Order: sequence, then structure tokens, then C-alpha cells
Amino acid sequence: EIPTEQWAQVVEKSGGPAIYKKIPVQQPGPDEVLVNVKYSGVCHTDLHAMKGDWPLDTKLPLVGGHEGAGIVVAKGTLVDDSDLPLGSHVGIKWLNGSCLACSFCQQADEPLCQKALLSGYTVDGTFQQYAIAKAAHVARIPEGVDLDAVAPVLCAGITVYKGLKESGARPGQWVAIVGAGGGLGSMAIQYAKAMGLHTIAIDGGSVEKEESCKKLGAAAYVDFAKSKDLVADVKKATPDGLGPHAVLLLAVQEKPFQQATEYVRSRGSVVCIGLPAKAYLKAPVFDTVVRMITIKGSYVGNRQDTAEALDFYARGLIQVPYKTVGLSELQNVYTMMEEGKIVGRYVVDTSK
Ligand code: 8ID
Ligand code: ZN
Ligand code: ZN
Repeated sequence: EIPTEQWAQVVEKSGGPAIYKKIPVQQPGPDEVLVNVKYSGVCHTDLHAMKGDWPLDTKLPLVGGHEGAGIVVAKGTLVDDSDLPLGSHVGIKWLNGSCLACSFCQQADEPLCQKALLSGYTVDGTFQQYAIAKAAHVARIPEGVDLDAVAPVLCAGITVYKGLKESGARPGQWVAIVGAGGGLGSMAIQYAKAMGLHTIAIDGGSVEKEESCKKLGAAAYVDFAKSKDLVADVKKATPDGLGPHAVLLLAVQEKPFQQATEYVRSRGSVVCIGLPAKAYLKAPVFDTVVRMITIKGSYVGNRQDTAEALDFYARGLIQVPYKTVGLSELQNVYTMMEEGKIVGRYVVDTSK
């Protein structure tokens, strides 16, 4: 039976905090499903949303969360039984819904849809026991996949997998992962490895991060806090000393966004994914031209990227460290995240 009330973490004013309290369970609309969220990953985006970091307003009050894994418990009249029967294992990701009709949606660029609904930002997300999502967009999670371990794939996994594809790096080439010890970074090391790429992990602050990156398969590690010449150290990590073919920027600081074009290989690409507040990109025009450097952004992924990222996971290719705590402890997770102390991902269990 679906209860009428449930536990949730609610942000009542921009800046936070998140408050653990009981709220009503909503009913799904005709094209929606109601998902009993079992586990949800905690992404740094959830912290940005609570703090009101970005030039885009959130709904308020807001239930955050967009890495939710759970079970379909109710659905609208337009949701086909052969597609999503009750009991299906699904994921609620950042892109909760899109119009499916505009020129971006038609070309599978649905994250660019002007009517996109964003879980845990413009619509309530997965830090609650029962969440609503558009049926067309929920991730189909294969049976037999553990819902706690798979949760971080639903944003972190999809995003870095898409970013690696956008980078154009080919098997055998080198990719620098900036912010490699965090949630997206840990995933990126594993996806890159599964895609046949060599990785240079860049992060700092603790030996735990270095150990974790190496364990996940990084060929080299550069500590941004300890290195006396980061640009030289990153270039040195590639066999010919000419630097990595691509850079995935996942950090929540502006400085690495200014540095990446200095160590990326000529003809290489710098892919911006992390979203530090009020940050700007800066690169010397001369070097960008004569070294033919590409600088681009990459934003989550579409439904096909989602299916592919989950397929890598289901094949056992992606193993990322995570710790599980109760949903009631979310505010502690934010504190650790703010301090840069998290190695891998935290996942919240909505039952406690
Ligand atoms: O679609 C997108 N573009 C997308 C999707 C999901 C998340 C973007 N994001 C954004 C988030 O909003 C956030 O801004 O990506 C960023 C990273 O999210 P995360 O991986 O969930 O954050 P984290 O777990 O806190 O990891 C960040 C890591 O960056 C390191 C930290 O030590 C931490 O391990 N870092 C920092 I802060 N400064 C660094 C530096 N100068 C650095 N690593 C290297 N060099
Ligand atoms: Zn996210
Ligand atoms: Zn659209």
C-alpha cells in the first residue's frame, strides 16, 4: 500500500538547510510514474541547489536529489504496461522530463530542451520516499542490479560517460580527470578505463583520494595542493611528455578551468562539466589557435547515453566506492562535501 505521508529532506529557503520532515505523497499525472525511491546518491549539484549558487532559480520549498533508484508503485493512464509494469526497477535522473517535440528533443539533445524538468531543482527530486517522474525519461534499471550501488550512475555515471564521448578521446589515448577523487571523478576513472583510455587523476587534500584513484585504475596521480608545477607534472605523466589528449574538468573551483588549456595536448579537447559558482573560463587565444585546442561544455546525457552508461555498469565494468547513510543524515553529507572530504559517493537510504 502507498502511504499518504512520507519522510523527505526539504529545503525551505535558498541557502538551506535541508530539513528532515514528513510531507504528503503525490499522485502521478497521466504520463508519469510514482517511484518508491530506495536509494539516492548525493551529487554536488544538490549542494549547489540548496545554496542557490547558480543563475537559475530552484523551486521552493524544494526536495533535492537526482540519483534515485527505486521501484514503480503507481502510474498514469498513458504509461504502457508492457513498457513500465508496476514493480519495474527505474532510476530518476537530473533530466526528469522534456517536451519530446522541440528540435533539440527530436535530435536526442533533450538536456537542451527549453521545457526540461530538472529533478531536485525545478521539480521535487529523490530525497524522499516517493517521487514523481515522467515515464519517458526514467532510466530502465536491469533486474538483478543493486539499487544502492547503481544510484550514483544515474547522474555521475551518465555525465562522465557522456563527457568522455564528447571529448573525442579514442582507446589508447590519455585523459586527465580533474576532481578525480570525488563522485563524478571516481566514475570517470572507471568509465575511461572501460573505454580503453589511460587516465591521469588530479585531486588533492588527502592520501585517501590518491589511494582510491589508483585503485580505480588511474595510471598517474597529481596532487593539485602539493604539486609545485601542476602543468609540468600533468604533461610528464604522458609517455611522450606532450600532455593528455583530453581533459575532463569536474572540480568545483575556477582555477583548474584556467589551467587546463596549458597542459592539454595540441589538437586536444578540454571538456567542462563541473559547475563552480560564478566561474569564468579563460584561455590564451594565441595558444588555443596555434595548438588547435577545443574547449567545450558537456551537460548530463540523453536517454541513449543513460542506457549505455547503465549497460557498462550491468556488465560489471564500473565499480565506484560509496558509503550508505540514512536520508535523515543528508545535512552531514553536505558538510563533508563542502569540506572536500568525500572520496567517491554518498548514497542515502530513504528508509532511515
Ligand atoms: O552535467 C553536468 N555538467 C554535471 C552533472 C553532475 C554534476 C555537472 N555536475 C557538477 C556538480 O554540480 C559539481 O559542480 O560537477 C561538479 C562535481 O560534482 P561531484 O563530483 O558530485 O563533486 P564532489 O564529489 O564534491 O567532487 C569534487 C572534487 O573536486 C576536487 C575536490 O577535492 C573533490 O574531490 N577539486 C576541487 I573542489 N578543486 C580541485 C582542483 N583545483 C579539485 N580537483 C583538482 N583540482
Ligand atoms: Zn548530479
Ligand atoms: Zn524539447
